Amino acid sequence: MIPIMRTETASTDATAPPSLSCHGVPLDASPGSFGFLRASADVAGDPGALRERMAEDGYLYLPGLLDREAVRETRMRALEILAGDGLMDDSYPLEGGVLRPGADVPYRPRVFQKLPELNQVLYSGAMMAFFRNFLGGEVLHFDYTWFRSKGRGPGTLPHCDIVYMGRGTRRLFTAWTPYGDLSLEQGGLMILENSHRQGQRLRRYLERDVDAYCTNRPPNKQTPDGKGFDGALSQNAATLREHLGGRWLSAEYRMGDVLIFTMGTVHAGLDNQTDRIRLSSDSRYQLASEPADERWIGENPIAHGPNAKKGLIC
Ligand SMILES: O=C(O)CCC(=O)C(=O)O
Ligand SMILES: [Fe+2]
Repeated sequence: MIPIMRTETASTDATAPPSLSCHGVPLDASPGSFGFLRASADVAGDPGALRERMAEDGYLYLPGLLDREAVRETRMRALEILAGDGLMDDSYPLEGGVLRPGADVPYRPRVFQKLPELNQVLYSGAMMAFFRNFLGGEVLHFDYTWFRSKGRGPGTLPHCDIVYMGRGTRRLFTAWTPYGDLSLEQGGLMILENSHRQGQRLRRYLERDVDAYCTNRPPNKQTPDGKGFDGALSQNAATLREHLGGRWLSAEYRMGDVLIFTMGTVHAGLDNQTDRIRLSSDSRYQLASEPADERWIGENPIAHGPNAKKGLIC
């Protein structure tokens, strides 16, 4: 009998899917488990079609919505700040975003809040025009901007945004904006397909608020593990997908792209497996006529600070 020859080419085959992970958990990159976001640029000017698409997909992926040059300007300003802190490898051109070996990049959104270039990209021009058209009225954006700079390491755990910003209208949308062209290995955002339709299954989670605590329980009994609720839906993106179904969807994002999604859409970050920094922001938009979550509004938003804590009997 002729033995079946096994060739060990999978890891070097250029067509092999990249090895992806979320918070250290390997993800199955086969077509039934992982896929690419559907682009909605074809309906970008049609508010009715955009709303239908949002209802259907739970997200709108809009390649090239923003002015690429304006996004690049923001990237450069942010990289200059990070280089000033000694985090960038100065043997490479700054624009490439290569980190100094071993650089530990802290999450410091407040450092970037007042960057004029960032505010211009997010709160004027094409972005605001898009939301006026999509929402059909005057738009209010949160004053707080989540600007993220991530080096090699774990991506954001799966969650829905409602648990962080659910004290106002539920018709609130997140815009996730990359400041750099990103390979999948560099840690872009993923959406869990059809997760926005899982409201009933996720009901208990979606009703939560990260800043609420139970006045009738001791501090170490607030959650079963005593660690407190940080907003994550799961520590394991792979088993979460198996339980909820659907595929993890992402993209090879380019500067100028925006990904918009609902408060009940499950999303997570891929791990950054490279030495290049992943820069992105998330910002929020709603109708000005609807109530807003007070934690994120004003000159100096209280965010998740002590003034945001809310005691409940539970
Ligand atoms: O960029 C990330 O890793 C997380 C972003 C996020 O959670 C969001 O855009 O709501
Ligand atoms: Fe989020």
